[in-house]
Amino acid sequence: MKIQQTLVLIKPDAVQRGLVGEIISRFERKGLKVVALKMLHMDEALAKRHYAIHEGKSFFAQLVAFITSSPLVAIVFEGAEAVEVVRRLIGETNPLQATPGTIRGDFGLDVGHNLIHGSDSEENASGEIELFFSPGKLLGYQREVDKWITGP
Ligand code: DAT
Ligand code: MG
Repeated sequence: MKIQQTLVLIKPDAVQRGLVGEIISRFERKGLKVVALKMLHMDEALAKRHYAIHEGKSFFAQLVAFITSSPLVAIVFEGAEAVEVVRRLIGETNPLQATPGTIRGDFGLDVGHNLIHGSDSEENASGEIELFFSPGKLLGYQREVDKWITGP
């Protein structure tokens, strides 16, 4: 078991639909800890850096247009195996295939409006976190309840 940090973006569609609280709540209830959080309107330059791996794909322009279309919420979550745990709570990329009980499985119908981003590896998580938060903005702190979630 490894304590990790991972980047979550609550995308413009989820903000517009009033799902910010619902989504944060799912990660909190799981036991993950918020260590950084802000709302921002991504510009094209940041969107292209964040999604650089998808440059050249057929959906890239549509993806950049969508993610820059309206404000989103960026969060760093910390906890045991946080990268994989967050991806499992999010569900498959295409909400039509996402298992009910996951965020995309419960709230989405369209791959281009799939509500949320989660880093897909520890290496990508650290790069993505740096894009959104300077190191001093990550707040390490202990919670009394952590020992009841991950042990001493
Ligand atoms: P994920 O967000 O599950 O990590 P990804 O990294 O493969 O998925 O793709 C990034 C985003 O791009 C995804 O959340 C939605 C969009 N996307 C992916 N495949 C797509 C497709 N076939 N058509 C339209 N948008 C797509
Ligand atoms: Mg991805």
